[in-house]
Amino acid sequence: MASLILHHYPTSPWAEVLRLALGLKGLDYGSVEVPATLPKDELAVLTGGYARTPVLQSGADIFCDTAAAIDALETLHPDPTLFPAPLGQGHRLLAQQAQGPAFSAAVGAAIGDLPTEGLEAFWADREKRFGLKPAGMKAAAPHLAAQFQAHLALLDASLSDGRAYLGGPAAGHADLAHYQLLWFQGVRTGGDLSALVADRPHLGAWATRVSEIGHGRPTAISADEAIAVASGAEPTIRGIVDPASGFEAGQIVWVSQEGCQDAPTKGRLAVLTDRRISLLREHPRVGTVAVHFPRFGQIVRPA
Ligand SMILES: N[C@@H](CCC(=O)N[C@@H](CS)C(=O)NCC(=O)O)C(=O)O
Repeated sequence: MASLILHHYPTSPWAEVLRLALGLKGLDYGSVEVPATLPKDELAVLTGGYARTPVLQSGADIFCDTAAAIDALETLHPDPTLFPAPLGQGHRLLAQQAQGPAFSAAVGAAIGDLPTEGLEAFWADREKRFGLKPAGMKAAAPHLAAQFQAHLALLDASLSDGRAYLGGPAAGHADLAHYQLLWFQGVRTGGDLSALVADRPHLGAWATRVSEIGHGRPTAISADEAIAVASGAEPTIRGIVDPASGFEAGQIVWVSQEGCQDAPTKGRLAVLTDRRISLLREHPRVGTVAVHFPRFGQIVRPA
């Protein structure tokens, strides 16, 4: 069985980033479908509580957040790179701009005015975890949709010199991160994005190119099988606890995310730098796993 495993669900926009990254690198991977709402008990066996989507697993290493997962993919499978020249490492900052307000605008445009009938459990989950109230979303939807149109116009302008991808002639992390915002709009149109790209020819051609990267070679596996893979592997730790951080290696800490009420992940601190957090934690079903996060966007507290 492939030791790379993606935990995701089909309509998750950030999962689309990793599906495309796995496609760009032409990889085989196990694909575990997780629920779109809590509880996610089997995922928590691996992550210790992190419940956002996607999560990437390589043996007993669990990568939370696309930023950590993209780094892991690049380390494990460097060719072809997700950071192609000439933009190179600049893909990181450009990809980061698809988070925050741009993502909120894309979510508002895609699902801000969805009816609550039939989606009560979904909206209750998003309200409890992220403070997204359906009435508030509905009121903000026209503004968010306008912001999203403005974002699409910026993307179209960025591509208007005829470049194939945002960073130049080859696709990279930034393309995947911004493409998912557009791709997510397909949840309400059955995948038809024609109205959004009609007057934006550069954007439309770019979106087609990115979609053609594909998703690599997934094999559906169960959460139990993914847990068995972790249980049969040893975690990998790369890095140190920065002495200037005020924390010590081996200290028990909690890691949680800004703007999210999900259960924090508790573990022994193994890495803490400006780029990375790694915790070691035990669970009877997996033994020891390492849970890796990007530093940006995480809150670390002594337990
Ligand atoms: N910064 C995170 C954002 C992940 C995120 O917001 N994911 C959404 C779905 S695409 C989510 O967690 N929704 C709640 C859930 O899946 O339970 C990343 O880059 O992975």
